[in-house]
Amino acid sequence: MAVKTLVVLVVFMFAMISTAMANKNPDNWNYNWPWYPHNTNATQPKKVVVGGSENWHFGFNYTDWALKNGPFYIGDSLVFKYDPPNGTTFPHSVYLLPNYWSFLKCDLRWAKKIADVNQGGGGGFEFVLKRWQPYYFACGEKAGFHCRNGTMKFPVMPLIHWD
Ligand SMILES: [Cu+2]
Repeated sequence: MAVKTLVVLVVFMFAMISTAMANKNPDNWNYNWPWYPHNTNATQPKKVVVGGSENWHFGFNYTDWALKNGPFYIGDSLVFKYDPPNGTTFPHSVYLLPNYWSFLKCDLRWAKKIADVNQGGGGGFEFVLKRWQPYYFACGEKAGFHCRNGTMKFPVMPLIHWD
């Protein structure tokens, strides 16, 4: 009786393990286990153009835009579109500010440039929100003037998908 149960159990486990081994893609092998909660309508990462049809320019309220167009999730990407320097429009860029204080003040001293004035052309500059952390985006042109006076800044705190 007990032996029979044990045999059934071992056979069952062997079946499970071989199923898992047969599909051992290191990224998703556990999805093949029968008790793994399958989500058939898992949300795909979004690609969002910053500012929508306004793109990335002086004088648009991006903080307001981010609030209305969020929330964003880890894996989503933001696309910054702006013309390369051409003599008729202001050149722009994209910086990441290190904290909320530098964001408030548009203080670029410890900022990290992630896209220069030429990278917003064509399909735009794409930035993936990879981590669960606040991101503070700003235009770095004219020593912070675009950020301070042109409201070219916004915060994003990507959320985690629990599915
Ligand atoms: Cu700018």
